[in-house]
Amino acid sequence: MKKVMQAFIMVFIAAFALIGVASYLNSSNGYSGANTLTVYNWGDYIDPDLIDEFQRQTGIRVVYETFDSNEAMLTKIAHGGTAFDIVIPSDYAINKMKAEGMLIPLDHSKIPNLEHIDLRFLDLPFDEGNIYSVPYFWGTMGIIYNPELVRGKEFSSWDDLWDEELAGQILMVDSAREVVGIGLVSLGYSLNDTDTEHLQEAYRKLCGLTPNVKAIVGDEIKMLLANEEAAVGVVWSGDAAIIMDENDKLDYVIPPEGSMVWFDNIVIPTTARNVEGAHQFINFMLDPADAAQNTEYVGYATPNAAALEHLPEEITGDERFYPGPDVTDNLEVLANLGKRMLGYYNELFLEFKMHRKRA
Ligand code: N2P
Repeated sequence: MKKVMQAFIMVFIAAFALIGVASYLNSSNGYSGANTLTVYNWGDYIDPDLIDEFQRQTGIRVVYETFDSNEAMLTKIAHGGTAFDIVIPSDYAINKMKAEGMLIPLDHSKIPNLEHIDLRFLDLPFDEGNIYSVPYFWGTMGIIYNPELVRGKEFSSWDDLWDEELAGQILMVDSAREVVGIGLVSLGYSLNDTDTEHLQEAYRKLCGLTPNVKAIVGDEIKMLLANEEAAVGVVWSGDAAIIMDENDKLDYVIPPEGSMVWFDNIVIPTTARNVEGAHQFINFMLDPADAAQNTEYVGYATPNAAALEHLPEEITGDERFYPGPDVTDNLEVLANLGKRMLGYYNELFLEFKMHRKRA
């Protein structure tokens, strides 16, 4: 019995020592274990210096993870596992998360910097009243091309992508709604079409694009196009801005028959453990100087009117990346089409990818 008692005491001392070491490790870098903030954001979508600055100002330790499509993000959140405090989804994904009770209503009194956001980006249909989300970046989808590599060819329509001279020359963004959307819009249908006949037609049309598609890629699309590894890309506007900053030969167009305008907003999911810290993070990112710094680093368009004052005219005056309402009013915002339809879009996208592999 004495031996059992001794063993018990030893285990107790060892456990106690371990807890002590763990808490020392946590506090030795100035952060307490409980005071962390887990952020889930798109890749290449924040200036890392701002994370450092937020940690310094608040003493909150940021744990940072990235995703490269709304679908990947939604799947990960649905599977649980990580208790994210902050997520940055796009319009239709925000609406879906809101409809499924996955978001916490924001306390606007804790986000005074919300006043700096241009009214044009507030109160949008996917989250009326901004009950659950505040604007982070926005943009469009279009075609970026290298005039030298396409020998002067102009891109005045989505259909120009199907030109057989572009064999093996196109890189595409790895995202279901975008790629299936190109098939739809090139046929004159809406990006939010739910008619399965139209969707099948779009799929067949996309299969016809296969010989021209060099690859469907994530964030590396920027590096590949800037290094002239391909002549043409179907990209989000901010990626085009970054590529053109690296290689000014390229140009970006939004085909006139239509495209998407999208909005990425910050939300607090119901998994959040640090709701207070999440509000601090949101308010920090909306500070005009911080938002301007982030915009210069990330390359996407900021919805923060006061941040624009801190940015050079060369950035904010470029209508390819800061189009006015005259352009965006004719573009579509992706709608939450419901679980079944979203699944159908994902399926068609996957089939298109498999068709490419077989070809
Ligand atoms: C950043 C991707 C921006 C997402 N790498 C467009 N919604």
